[in-house]
Amino acid sequence: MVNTAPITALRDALGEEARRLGFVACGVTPAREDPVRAARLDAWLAEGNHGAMEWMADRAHHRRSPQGLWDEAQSVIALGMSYAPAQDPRALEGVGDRGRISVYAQGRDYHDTVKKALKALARWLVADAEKRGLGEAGVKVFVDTAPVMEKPLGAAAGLGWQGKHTNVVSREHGNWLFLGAIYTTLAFAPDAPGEDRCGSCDACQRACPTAAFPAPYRLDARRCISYLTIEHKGPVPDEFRAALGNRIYGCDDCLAACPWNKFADAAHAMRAFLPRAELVAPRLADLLALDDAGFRALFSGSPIKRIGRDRMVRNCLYAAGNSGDPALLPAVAALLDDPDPAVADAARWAQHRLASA
Ligand code: B12
Ligand code: SF4
Ligand code: SF4
Repeated sequence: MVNTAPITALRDALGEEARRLGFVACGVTPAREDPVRAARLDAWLAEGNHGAMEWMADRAHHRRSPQGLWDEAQSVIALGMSYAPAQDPRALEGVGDRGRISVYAQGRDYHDTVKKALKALARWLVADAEKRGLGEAGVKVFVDTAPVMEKPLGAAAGLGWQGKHTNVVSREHGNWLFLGAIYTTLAFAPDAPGEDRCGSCDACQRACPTAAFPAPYRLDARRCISYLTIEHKGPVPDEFRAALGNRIYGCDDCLAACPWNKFADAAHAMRAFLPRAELVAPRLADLLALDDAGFRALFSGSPIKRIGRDRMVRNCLYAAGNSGDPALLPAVAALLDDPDPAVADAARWAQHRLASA
């Protein structure tokens, strides 16, 4: 008979070590393919919901299942780190001269913070497995950028459930969780999947300013403000410009609407994710004046640095156009001849809108 005591003890210790490193949720699920999950990914891609994120389709064979990416993987350790905000992010809605940056991007770049903790946990796991006579464990760590379906894997590992807004919601931490994963050759016993507790609620669906949900549990990224402000290159289609309001990087509206957030405690958030004062309610006039060097200096250490000065200024121009604040006209006019065509186009749009406001 196989002695399961060492791996069971390792699983218990894993949860404790994950907590020590700052994760608030840790669960395990098998690495083999789940046909329902794979079919849903294929259907989502076939409908074109990923827009211009070609990288989603290019490595679909890896994304479909953990073993599609790494055939030696036996288990997935799914992890969640809290970034629960102290204030409702919707408070800045309609504050004309200010831009709204989504909560996840107001502190330090989560890619760095989560990756560092994942690597520390993986190193600990390899050493502890060896000590317990479980041999040399293989491990690979992922956060966000790899072809890994972090949300369905997190739900399967019991961190919570995929809500109707498609993000993982936890009973203890609401939907303010960053996710990460460790694939390992260790064959842990699986945890029970999270039970869907959305019920008849549809608050997130109603909260979306661009009607980006064609159905509950399905997002059309092409309509999502997060996609339009972060991923979309060139001018944003006309039909969405007014709906952007003053959102200049990402969007929190469907997340903020979720009633399960009442259980989320900002005290459980990692300190690294505390908002930087200058990113909580930045003045549009200041951001419109940014050049490349100013942009890099302001957003160093933040995930926002990835979109570059041109896209950020483009977004701020749509917000300026939506502000109804004529005091922003000189800053807008200064960008009419910007060398970036999307910036110049957004400046013309904002000027026209402010002039007719
Ligand atoms: C691409 C991407 C985006 C895209 C597309 C979003 C999306 N919903 O897929 C865009 C740019 C729009 C985006 C936006 C955001 N993102 Co994003 N994004 C990703 C990324 C890189 C891949 C997600 C993916 O695989 N999508 C593909 C689709 C097919 O996957 P899916 O949504 O799980 O689809 C499932 C459902 O449709 C479901 N389904 C279909 N029918 C049915 C029916 C029923 C009954 C059920 C139950 C399910 C179901 O099955 C599908 C497959 O499982 C992940 C990181 C990663 N590697 O996983 C981060 C990630 C999902 N993003 C994250 C965050 C925080 C955000 C934002 C909140 C950021 C912001 N504030 O602006 C928004 C939220 C927007 C939203 N409502 O989803 C977090 C989510 C954390 C969490 N708690 O879930 C992740 C995990 C990053 C991380 N490491 O923490 N993101
Ligand atoms: S992030 Fe904003 S735009 Fe995207 S689905 Fe949620 S509410 Fe809609
Ligand atoms: S707002 Fe309601 S429907 Fe949406 S994820 Fe939360 S509980 Fe589910």
